[in-house]
Amino acid sequence: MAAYFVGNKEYFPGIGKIKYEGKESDNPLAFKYYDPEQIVGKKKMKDHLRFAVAYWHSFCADGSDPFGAATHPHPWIADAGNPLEAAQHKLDAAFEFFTKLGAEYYCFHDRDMAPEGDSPAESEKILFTLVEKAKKYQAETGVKLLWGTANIFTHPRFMNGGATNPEFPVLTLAASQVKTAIDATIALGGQGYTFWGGREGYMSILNTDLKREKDHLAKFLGLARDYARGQGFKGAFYIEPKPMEPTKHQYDYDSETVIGFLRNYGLDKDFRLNIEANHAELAGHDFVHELETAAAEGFLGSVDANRGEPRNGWDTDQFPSSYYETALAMYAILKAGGFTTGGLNFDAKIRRNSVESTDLFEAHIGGMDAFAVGLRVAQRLIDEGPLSGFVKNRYASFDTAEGARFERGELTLADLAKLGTSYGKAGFTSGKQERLENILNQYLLGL
Ligand code: XUL
Ligand code: CO
Repeated sequence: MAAYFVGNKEYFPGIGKIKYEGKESDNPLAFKYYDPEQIVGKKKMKDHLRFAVAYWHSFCADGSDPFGAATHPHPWIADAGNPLEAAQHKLDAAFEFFTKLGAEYYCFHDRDMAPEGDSPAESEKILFTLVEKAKKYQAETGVKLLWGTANIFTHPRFMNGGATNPEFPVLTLAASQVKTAIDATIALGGQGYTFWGGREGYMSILNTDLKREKDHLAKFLGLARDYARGQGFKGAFYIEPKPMEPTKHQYDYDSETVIGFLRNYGLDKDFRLNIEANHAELAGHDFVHELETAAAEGFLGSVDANRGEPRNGWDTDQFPSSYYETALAMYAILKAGGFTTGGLNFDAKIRRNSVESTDLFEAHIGGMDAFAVGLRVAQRLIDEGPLSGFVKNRYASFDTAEGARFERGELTLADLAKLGTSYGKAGFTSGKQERLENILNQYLLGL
């Protein structure tokens, strides 16, 4: 993938293609651990990790927060005469960034790429002007679309939700946006299409019929799936669980809730989960718990790679940096067979006071290195099996004799009760948590 910039302008001057220099390097603009071509297990690192850049955080978010104005000067907006030109420059900057960084994928919302027009038809026309250009850049650079999505949470009309809005006309406007975003995703060869239920939830039970809203959401998702399949979309549909923020109670609370919802409404064949680390934390779970829960039921699809701030309970969307978390995450992902259509999308933003153009690169470099370390640790854990061997042995009494008969469904409760009287003292076996934590630490340090 050649370093590439388009249009007349280079938006990240002075920064070349980011290279792997190894762990001794002190170059902040080099990978220390992510060596894309290096084989880990049976695949290249880049094919395990399938890194994607999030269009919204990297090229749209401007550092503003509820207390202060923008701090990130986006030159691709500053040098444009109107919103369409700004969107075109933003696309130029985005592809320059993807290729310099060496990320093979990106993800976007319709409104990240193109401004909204005065009508759905005009919005569609504007989006497709950009989509055509993105298609050309993808062909020239080899960068691919991991997934697309529709933003049905920012515009004021969606303040009461999109698919779960109490007003039918708003639902139809959400549908028009989703239909167009699906068309755009298909046009760009997207490998997935994501639904994050931004405002699909409620603030007060006093004004909400939650059963009806969930029925509408399920119906909406089914119709979106039918439309996309009818247009030839072969990729995966993802639901991205999140328990709260912006609404108080979001219907897609966590992995377990979403799996139950999908099964309840017969959507479990086509929909998988896009697990986000920060959302797991908001739900009171470890990131790895959400991954393992999805994987256990065959629902693990893709990952929004970021981290939260455990002590404040917001969706801070920081770049991943904990090797402990990335190792456990990659261990869960590898055990589940690795990604197929999914990947690691950096749904993460640099801090408000990270105002230099190198900061965006350094943030991604750190995140990619963190997952490269996690991958290498996870592969060794799989190859050498110190944890899996212990876990397997822990359940050994279900592998043979009456334990195996119980698993096969051959024993009644009365049978179990009778057996219970014959075993005498049982259950006083150490879980060895501390030993296993020590082993994990040894692996993290590569000793
Ligand atoms: C919001 C969030 C979204 C989704 C895509 O918390 O994670 O950016 O990933 O809509
Ligand atoms: Co996300």
